[in-house]
Amino acid sequence: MTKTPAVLTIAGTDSSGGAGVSADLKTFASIGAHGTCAITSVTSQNTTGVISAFDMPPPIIMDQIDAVCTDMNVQYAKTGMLASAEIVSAVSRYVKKYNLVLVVDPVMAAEAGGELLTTDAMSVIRDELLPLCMVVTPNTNEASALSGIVIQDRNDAKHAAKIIADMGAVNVIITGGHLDASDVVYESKTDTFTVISGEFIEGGTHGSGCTYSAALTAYLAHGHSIVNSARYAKHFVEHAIRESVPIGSGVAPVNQVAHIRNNATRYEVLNETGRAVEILTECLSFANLVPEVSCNIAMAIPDASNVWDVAAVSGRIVKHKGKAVNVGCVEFGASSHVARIILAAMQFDNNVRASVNIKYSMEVLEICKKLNLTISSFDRADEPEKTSTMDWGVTHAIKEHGSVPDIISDAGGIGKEPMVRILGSCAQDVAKTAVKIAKELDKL
Ligand code: PXL
Repeated sequence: MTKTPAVLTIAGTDSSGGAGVSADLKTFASIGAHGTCAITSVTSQNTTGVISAFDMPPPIIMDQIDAVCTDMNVQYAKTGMLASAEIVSAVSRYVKKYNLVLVVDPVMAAEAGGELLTTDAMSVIRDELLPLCMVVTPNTNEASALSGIVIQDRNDAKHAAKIIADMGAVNVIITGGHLDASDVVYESKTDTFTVISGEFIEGGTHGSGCTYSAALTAYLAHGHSIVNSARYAKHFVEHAIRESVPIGSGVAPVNQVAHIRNNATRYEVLNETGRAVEILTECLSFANLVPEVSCNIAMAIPDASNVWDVAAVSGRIVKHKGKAVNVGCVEFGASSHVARIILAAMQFDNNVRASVNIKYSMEVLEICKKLNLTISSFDRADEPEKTSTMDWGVTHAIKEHGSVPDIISDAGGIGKEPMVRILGSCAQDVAKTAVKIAKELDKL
């Protein structure tokens, strides 16, 4: 098994970029497979529906499969939109020719509405393609059309799965987005059912079927079992729906690359915060700015929604033998305090993603003014009951100022140390500001 298997999608294009070949290629790429394609139809569509479809002549589809399979070692392939009986027959012959391990997504309609195959194509899928496939992944509507069973509950789905397996598919996965969000996996060789439970996810679903079957193909190509591939593919598509972007006026396209973007930004934020910690701890005078309750520096990923989206120092930065020392490591969820400051500020300005808390003094505030930093403050005495001080205080200070200031201070309260917080767009920027203040303080 190569690390990056080449996989093939035999499917139609979707001009809106949400479904079909573009969904498949994005999914393959984000699961670490090299995606190749044979285009079967060119659809003109957007998030509100299909306007027209132009079917490729079967010889052109066969040429594309030849081109890919004579050059690359492609073992796994999937089919999507196969609009006509002629196309299904041609594809079936070429699946045999190259002995492809096949996932069939028996696409009937676009998520936004619009038929994508003729009725006789469906019967050729049943008669010629299913006997060649390793897995078929109908949703409940497609499974009903293939099996003739009206699917209203899980037992109906199991019944339909057995009928579809009798048509020749070795494994059948009925995806349950239209039922109770769980998927039914039927492995005919061992006559076993596995139910993979899921939850209804808020979000756009344009391209979800293509994305599911492409993910399944990629996981199989990586050597995972049917059931594990089905689990991972379900998880993948749930995440892609959750992160769908409301582009267009109709059914929003799922976001196949959300998880790699998310991991990439997390990595960048960890690095950025790590470098900021070095800036602070390498500055000898910064020790004078470490508060009694110690210091933390934090940075959030874009669109952060909770403390697990914010990286900080797990054991904080403390003053030890006259030096600022980092006693933990930078990780997500390490600070609820500074994280809350950032999350509250991000409600007003998404670009303010970092903060550090430093020791409060009149001298520090004077220096901030001298450095032309914008300042706002809150008074703990004004805090209403049953609020989180950071949420309330930061929100209050921002509203007073009219925008997110560079500095938010409070003069403390009973048992509460006064504090100065520096806010900014990235951890290194706020660390550099803190170092500037520390150096100015040294001069006094
Ligand atoms: O998700 C089914 C599908 C398959 N193929 C193409 C599509 C769609 C849905 O929109 O456009 C080309």
